Amino acid sequence: MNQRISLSRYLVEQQRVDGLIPAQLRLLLEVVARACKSISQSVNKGALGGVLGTAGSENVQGEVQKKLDIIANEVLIEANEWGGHLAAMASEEMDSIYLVPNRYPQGEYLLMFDPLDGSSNIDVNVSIGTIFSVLKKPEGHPGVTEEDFLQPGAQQVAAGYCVYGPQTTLVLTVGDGVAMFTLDREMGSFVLTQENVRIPEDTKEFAINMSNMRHWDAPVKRYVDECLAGVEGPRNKDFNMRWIASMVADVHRILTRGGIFMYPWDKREPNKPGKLRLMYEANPMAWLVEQAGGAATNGRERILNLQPTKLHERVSVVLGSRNEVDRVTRYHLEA
Ligand code: P6P
Repeated sequence: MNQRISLSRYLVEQQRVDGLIPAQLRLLLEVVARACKSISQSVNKGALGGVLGTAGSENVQGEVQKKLDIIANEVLIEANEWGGHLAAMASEEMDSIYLVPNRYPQGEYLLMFDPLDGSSNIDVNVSIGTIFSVLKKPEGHPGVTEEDFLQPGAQQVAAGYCVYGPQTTLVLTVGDGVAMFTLDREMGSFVLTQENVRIPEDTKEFAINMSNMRHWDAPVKRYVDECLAGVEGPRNKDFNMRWIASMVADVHRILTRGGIFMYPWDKREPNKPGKLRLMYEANPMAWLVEQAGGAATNGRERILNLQPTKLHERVSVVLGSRNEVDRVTRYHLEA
């Protein structure tokens, strides 16, 4: 029987063999994985744990917070603040950055996360997930400010997500490809179930919220219309559509079997570049997708090149199978 490799062993070997993961980063990733296990336990309890429904508050995005949003956020903060690997954290659920309390040693990493993405799916038992991104704190000055977080996604040193679905699966990159770890609940550990993940360059499956069609910009409408025209249209092939309304689940499907995911700018709120957040949704997902051979743009530019200007900045997202993303990007540049 081929030996099962735990997340811990994978990280140690990546550290020892490739020198890709300094000890402090390995500790950070192990702690984040343990926090995801704890969140998975709460999610899996559902109504039995009294964790469904809303918390009666709003987050910085003006979105109603679910009880599990707050629980997941607290789990990640409490798991990561004492280890000495972090200088500060930032979360979709918190207005400003969270500095590691002075009673704990300060580390050299910055951790950003969407603690529970897709939370509109919590109460209807559809897959949700935690998305995280790791940057190095810029050197040369004491303390941490929000500006220290405002680095392009290309500066990430680790990124990943944990999808809480039929399986609980942690997906991770440190810049040497993408690996997937499935939670073995009997052992309580994440086990390597796939590495060197590759996204097919072509696909017949697109993911977008079709109810927004009348609000889309022309290039997006052109692309989707061509998909809908199928084998009789200019693409000469039929397409399938999926929209789970949980980015983690849609991206996991794309990493697993290909596809294109789009949450583009639309006319509903013209001053908003898009719905998804750059720092802790688009950047980590864009790096994972690129590390698996896919592409990720905002319709015009590579997402990982974008210079953030504020912590909770939003962005338009087109990611997945490289040839399809290139086509949508080309349509935007031609427009
Ligand atoms: P809509 C979840 O709220 C989220 O941020 C992403 O996970 C998901 O892809 C998107 O929003 C769904 O948005 O407008 O279809 O509900």
